[in-house]
This record gives sequence, C-alpha cells and structure tokens, in this order.
Amino acid sequence: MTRLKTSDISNISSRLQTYNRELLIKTGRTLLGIACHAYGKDEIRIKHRIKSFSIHVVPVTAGQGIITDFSETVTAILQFLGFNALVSDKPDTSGVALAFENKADAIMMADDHRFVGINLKTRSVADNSEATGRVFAAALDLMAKEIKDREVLVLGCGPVGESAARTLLSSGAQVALCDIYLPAARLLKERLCLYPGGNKIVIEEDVNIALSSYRYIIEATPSADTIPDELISDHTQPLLLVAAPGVPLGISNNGCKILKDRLIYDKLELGVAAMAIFLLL
Ligand code: PYL
Repeated sequence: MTRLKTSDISNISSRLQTYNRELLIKTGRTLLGIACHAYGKDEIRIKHRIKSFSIHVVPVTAGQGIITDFSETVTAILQFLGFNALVSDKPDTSGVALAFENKADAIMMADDHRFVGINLKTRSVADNSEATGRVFAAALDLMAKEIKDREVLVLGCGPVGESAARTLLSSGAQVALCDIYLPAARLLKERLCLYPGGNKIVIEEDVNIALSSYRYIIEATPSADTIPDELISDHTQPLLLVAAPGVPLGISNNGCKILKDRLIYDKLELGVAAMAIFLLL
C-alpha cells in the first residue's frame, strides 16, 4: 500500500464541493450517492441516519507516524457527507478510549498497514482497501450506465483490485485480471472462481495488448505509468472509461486531459465515503 503524503491530500478539503459536482457530471450521482450505490442502499434513508451518527477520527502515531492533514481530511470528507465527525483530541489508545467514553458511534484510524472504520456498537469493521475497490467499481458501473455483461479489465490484483473484481462480478460484468506479477493474477482468479461468473475470468498476460482491447478499466496499481498516453488517445480508444483507485494515479496529466469526464480517480474521498456507509449497514 502506497503511503500518502501531505501534498497528496492537502487540497482535498477545499475542493469537496467541486469534486462532488465533477462526480455528478461523470456518474449522475454525488459522492454520497456513489457510496450508497456501492452497497445498494437508498440514499434518502441513509441521509436520515447520517446526521446523528458520530465518528471520531483517531490519529495514530505508530510506525511511520502521523501524516499531517490525514485525520483532518478524513474528518472533512465525513462532515461534507453530513456525519457528526471530529478529529480526536488524543491519538492512539487515548483517542480510542475517549471515543468510547464520549459514546461515539464509530472510530476511523489508520496505521501503516490498515485504514479502518469500526462501529463501536455493532463491532463491524470497514476496511479502506475493500471499500475503495468496491466503490470505484460502483462508480464505473454508473459511468458506463450499467457494467452488466461488459468486459472490464482490472489492472492490479492486490486488495483493492480484488475487491473491485469481486464487485464487478456481482454486477454481472465479465472480468479480466492483469498484474505485473502474473502469479498474483492467477491466485486472484482461483480465489474468485467460486463467485457467480468467476469461472469466466480471463487472465491478460500482456498489459499493453490488454489495454488496447478493453473499453472499461479499473486501474488499481501502485505505479504511476500503468496506462501510457498512446493507449488513451481518442483515435485508439474513443470510448475508454477508467476508474482509478490506484495511488499514485497510473495515468499522466496529459492522459487525464484526454480522458476528462471518462476518468474517475481520487486518493481518499470515495474510499472514506464507502467506509462510512458500510459502518451504517
Ligand atoms: C489510507 C491510505 C490510502 C493509500 N495509502 C494509505 C496510507 O497512506 N496509509 C497510511 C496512513 C497513516 C496515517 C497516520 C495518521 O495520520 O494517523 N498513522
């Protein structure tokens, strides 16, 4: 998992309204709407429950320590969605204890290995990798106006790619897996073969051949140059749609300009929104 830097996230809070409008244009739904779609929940009903749901975001000093602005940014995203969210006054153990003492409904916290939300009443655990893969697959479903029966290429077979692939299968898509480390793709196919449609999963061994063969792509790799510009240009892939949960983004600035409204990516927003909806389930 790529560790975020403050420079990756410092402008998220101030751009939430703008980002929300961009998502609406690209998918027909807002940040909250896409997260609700990811879990098949009715947005109106969810909205009624959000305002009274309190979440403490607890900074964690373990390992490489606190990322400046991380807890504040997670809290800003939750508040934008309407949650009663705050950054705990205390980190680590003290912050968790304070959440229980203040009767918070949930906490969110991240060390160097996992970013989780925990519902303090139901004990359910929202995992950022699982939620992120799921919500980006849901965003692609909305952008494509239903991904069912479409062939989707999942680049990157780590935890995020796995969750995206599983979500795509449950949406009725035909999934192709591709990873720079071929055994990772093969292992994921084995893990998914019992899911509906899992027996039809295809392994793509050459990423460049694969990129010129699929219109729908999930880019879930930790590499910055996964999808080269020449494979994005409008004359080769006029209708390419990409949902990119991978950090850093695997598409160049020029590639982003070419794709424009056919590309969804962010470093925290959709994953945090999906985690929060999961905690309400
Ligand atoms: C959750 C992000 C998404 C991509 N990489 C993950 C990451 O950067 N994890 C590390 C998060 C550390 C947070 C630090 C703090 O400020 O509480 N412990």
